[in-house]
Amino acid sequence: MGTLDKTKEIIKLERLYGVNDYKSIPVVLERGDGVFLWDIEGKKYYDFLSAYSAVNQGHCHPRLIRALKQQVNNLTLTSRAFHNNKLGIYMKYATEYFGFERLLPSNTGAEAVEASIKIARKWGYTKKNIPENNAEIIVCKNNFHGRTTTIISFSSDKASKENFGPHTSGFIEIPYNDIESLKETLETHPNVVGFLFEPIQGEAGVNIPNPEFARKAKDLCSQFNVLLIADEIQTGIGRTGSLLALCGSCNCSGHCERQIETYVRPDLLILGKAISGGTYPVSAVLCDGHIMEVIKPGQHGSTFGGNPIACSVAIEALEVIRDEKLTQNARKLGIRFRKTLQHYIDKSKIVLSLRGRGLLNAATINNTEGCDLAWNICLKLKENGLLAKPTHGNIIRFSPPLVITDTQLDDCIKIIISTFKSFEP
Ligand code: IF1
Repeated sequence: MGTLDKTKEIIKLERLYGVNDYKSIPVVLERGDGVFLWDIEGKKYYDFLSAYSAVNQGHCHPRLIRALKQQVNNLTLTSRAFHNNKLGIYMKYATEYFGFERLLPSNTGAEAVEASIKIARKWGYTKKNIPENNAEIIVCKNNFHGRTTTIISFSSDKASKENFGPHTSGFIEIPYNDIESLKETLETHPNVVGFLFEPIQGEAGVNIPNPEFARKAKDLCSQFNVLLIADEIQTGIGRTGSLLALCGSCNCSGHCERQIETYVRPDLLILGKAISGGTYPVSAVLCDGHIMEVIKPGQHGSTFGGNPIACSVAIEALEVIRDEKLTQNARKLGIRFRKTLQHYIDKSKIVLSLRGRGLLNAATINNTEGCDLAWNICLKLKENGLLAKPTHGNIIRFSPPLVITDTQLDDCIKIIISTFKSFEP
């Protein structure tokens, strides 16, 4: 069988035996290394999605693979019924790394978001005396926080939400980046326990709020005794050119020390994806002791949460971010990416805009949602050796691993511009 047929055959297997929940780019990948991916036909690609910002450290980073192999040969899982020799060390390491007192270990991002909702509600009932079953959490329009039935209950996306009811109550939607709306909602809803938001909305198309949005949101949350809950699952771990998107434009020298004057410290920080460098499902909720203490034995948990593999890989993944100065690289190359592309976009008829922070960028294509231009551009990018995928029909996200070099980025910019040009009228 020819390799092209093999590609079609493997894709067909997914269609015949799987669930049709993705419109994937028609490529079958079998190997990754750094910024590169290879398909089963041996074709090499630049990865410009990084598994939705999970592979910040690059595919199959040797240090992460070594950590994974070492641990998997010793002990994979004990459950929390017993202690393991890695969890406490990881909890200490990660809380110090991000500047919080406590860490709740979990596996997927959605699981961590769900845990933060439970913590905020429990905190509201036990510390703020909110009447039982009346806790409310403010969320933003066009949010993306995962796909569990509670999380999609407050999604604005019809496809994610429709026909999955009955939906979980206790969520109030406000427009993103709208401080006045947040203020009015807090003034009129005494049972609010938390404000859950993405410092930059990734799935919505890399929506960047006003510079003072997070700071003002934090001040309002303090004023109304409400928890500021930051979902940095996609924006965290160096992706936006600072350790956390909430760090703002820090100018770290070594490890990205948060610049106190620009850092908006949330009450709950939710991490996932790149906390393991995309090698293993790891997520976490970080907060201080006076909040985490509301959870007592038997009130939360999971089979795999805090397993020794997750802990070993996460420590190494965070070390790599620091040792290889990947946050700084993301900031430097993100500026270069946007500056260079903007020269082309200023003259383009098909690309309307480019926005981003660090190496989380998105181009808006001049086609109404639903039309195939952005999709066809991504198919052409694939032919030209670069993998990206559109979101919401007309937005193409560009988010390579943070290990990308200047030369590789310049090569990718050339591929992207030449591909865009091939669609210009
Ligand atoms: C899919 C989107 C991105 C996330 C934020 C929580 C989660 C995610 C900010 C949940 C996950 C993934 C999920 C994946 C595609 C991708 C995605 F397009 F869905 F929205 F990145 F933008 N908070 N995002 O971005 O984490 O449970 O997946 O580990 O569901 O299609 P998870």
